[in-house]
Amino acid sequence: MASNLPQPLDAGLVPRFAGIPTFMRLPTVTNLTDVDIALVGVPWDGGTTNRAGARHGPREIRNMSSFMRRVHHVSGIAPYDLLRVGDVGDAPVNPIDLLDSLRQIEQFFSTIHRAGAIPISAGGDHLVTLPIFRAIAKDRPVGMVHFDAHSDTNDTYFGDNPYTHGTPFRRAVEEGLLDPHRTVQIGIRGSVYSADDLDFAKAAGIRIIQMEEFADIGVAATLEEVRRVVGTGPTYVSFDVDALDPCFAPGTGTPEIGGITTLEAQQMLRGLRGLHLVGGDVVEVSPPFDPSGNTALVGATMMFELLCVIAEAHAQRRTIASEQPAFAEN
Ligand SMILES: [Mn+2]
Repeated sequence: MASNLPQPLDAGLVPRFAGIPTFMRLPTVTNLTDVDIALVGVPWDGGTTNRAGARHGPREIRNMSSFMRRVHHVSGIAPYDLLRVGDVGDAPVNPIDLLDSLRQIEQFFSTIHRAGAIPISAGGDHLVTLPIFRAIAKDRPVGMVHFDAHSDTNDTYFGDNPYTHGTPFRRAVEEGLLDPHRTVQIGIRGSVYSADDLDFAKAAGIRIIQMEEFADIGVAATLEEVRRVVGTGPTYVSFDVDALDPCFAPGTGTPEIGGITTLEAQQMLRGLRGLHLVGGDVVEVSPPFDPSGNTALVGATMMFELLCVIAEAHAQRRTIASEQPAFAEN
C-alpha cells in the first residue's frame, strides 16, 4: 500500500541538500485529484501592517523542510503511509493588489477543496487564512485552534481598510466562515492599541487563552480546554509563528517577547490528535528577519507536526466513511 503513495525523496539515495526543494521533499503535484493532502505555499504579505517579508516564507520553509524525515518520533505517525500527500505549488498572487490577491488565493483553494483535498499551507501573512476560509468553509463554518501572539480580530486599519493581517478572524466571523464559539486562541499577549482591542472577540464568544493564563495552567490543561471548545466539529488549525517567543522564532513581522516555547507548541499540536481536523496553516515566517534560517526551520517543523495529526484524522475519517457510508463526512 505505502509503495503506491507519493513518498519524499529517499535521503539515503539523494542527500538532503540536493535536489529541487519541495515541501518535505515530496513530489510536485499538478493534478489536484492526485492528493488527499495538498501542501501549498501562499507567498503574499500584502496584509502586513508593520515589517513585511512573509511573502518569502514558502520558499524558505520548503528549503528547511528538507530536515524533516518520514515518521513522527513521538506519535509514530507516518503520514506518507496513510494518505497521498504532495506539494501542489503556490497560490497565484498579485503583490501590488490586495483584493486581486484575495480573489486569486480563494480561487486556488476552491480548486483544491473541490478536488477533495485538505490544504496545509505555508504563508504569507495571516490575512491569507481569510481567502482559505472563503474557499473551504463556505458550506459550513469551521472551528479553529489558533496559536498567535495577537487575536487578529481588529476592525480596520489606516482609515477604513478592512483587510490586514490584524483583521482576518473578525472578517471570518462576520462572513459566517468561522464559528467563534468553537474558536480558541492561545498565546495572546503584548501591548494593545486600546483597552478594548479584544472586546469583539470576547463578545463573539471566542475563548482567548492569554499567554499569562497558558503559563499558569500549562500544556495539558490548555489541551483540555481546546477539546472542550472545538468539540467534534470540523476544525482548522492556524499557527502564527509569532505565538512563539522570538528567541525561538525571531524571523517574523510582529514579534512579542514572553511567548510559547517550540517544545510547548509541538506538544500542543500533538495533543490535537483525534479532533476533526480539516486543514491548517503556518504563517508569518519572514525570511528577511531570519538570517539563520531557524524560523523557517521552526515553520517547517510545525508544518510537519500539523501534517501528522491532520493526516491521521483524515485517514481515520476515510476508514469510518468506507465502513459506514451513512456517516461519511468531509
Ligand atoms: Mn496572526
